[in-house]
Amino acid sequence: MIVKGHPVVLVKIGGCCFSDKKVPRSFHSNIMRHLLEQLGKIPVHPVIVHGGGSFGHPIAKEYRIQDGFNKEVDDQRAGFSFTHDAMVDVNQKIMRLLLDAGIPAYPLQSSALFMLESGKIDSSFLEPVVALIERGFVPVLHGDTAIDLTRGIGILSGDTIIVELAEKLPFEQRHLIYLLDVDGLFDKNPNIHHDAELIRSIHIKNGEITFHDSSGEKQLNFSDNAVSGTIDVTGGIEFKLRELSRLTHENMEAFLVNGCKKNTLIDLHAGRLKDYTIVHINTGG
Ligand code: IP8
Repeated sequence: MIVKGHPVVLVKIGGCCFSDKKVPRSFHSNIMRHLLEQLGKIPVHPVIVHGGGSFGHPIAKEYRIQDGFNKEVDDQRAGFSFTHDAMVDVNQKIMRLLLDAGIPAYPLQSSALFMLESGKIDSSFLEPVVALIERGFVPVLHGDTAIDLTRGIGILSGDTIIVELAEKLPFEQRHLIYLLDVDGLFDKNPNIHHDAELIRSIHIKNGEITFHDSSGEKQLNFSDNAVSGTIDVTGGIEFKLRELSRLTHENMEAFLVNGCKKNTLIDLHAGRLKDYTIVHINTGG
């Protein structure tokens, strides 16, 4: 149940949790219903950001929105609007399930809250997000199209939005949860390598991303981690961690968990989730 005063937790729902990336506009309503019902049962005040999945990404890719205006792309302005429209479509599906789960969710279109400069956030208008939280609502944002001051247009990933919220919202929010379709970050791509091992703990400090194994502290190497042939115009776990490495607050924690498995959020909250990756951000003096 959402009660005013519960700790604010930033939750990123990856597109892989709600759609099959190979099937345009596919929506896994059963997985999502279970996930969102759990969110309504744990004593936190979530702020939700969801990704594009097979709604926003294929259209953004087709019209090459990510790199800005391009005269070689036919009907690019229409493509910009189609991409946004696909995101509104999936947002409405997620909103319906949130309301069905009894969560006082309220959608905010990211394209109206953020402006970009060369693909990065230039300005953000977070007052509506803060006001909703203060009034006991659960704001729901999403990856979106956005105006870019230099390129004309662009794509704003939910992974960038969630870090902007973690950095700028005036709350004691120390926790971020990333809902994925795998148990966390692996040392190799688990979809290709059966011997891939889950990296259980990562540290981010001064922009450096490291982890420990039996041979000591290591820099994270992403070369083998990317899933090839992806439809995404934004970028996977590496991008999530790179965005997290921009955080300046101390002692933050991000949890990379499998949102497609049963009871993940309830088990995480109860401290009995076995397999996940925890990211310690700017911990220690
Ligand atoms: O899936 C991308 O959001 P993401 C949104 O969070 C669009 O990176 C419009 C492709």
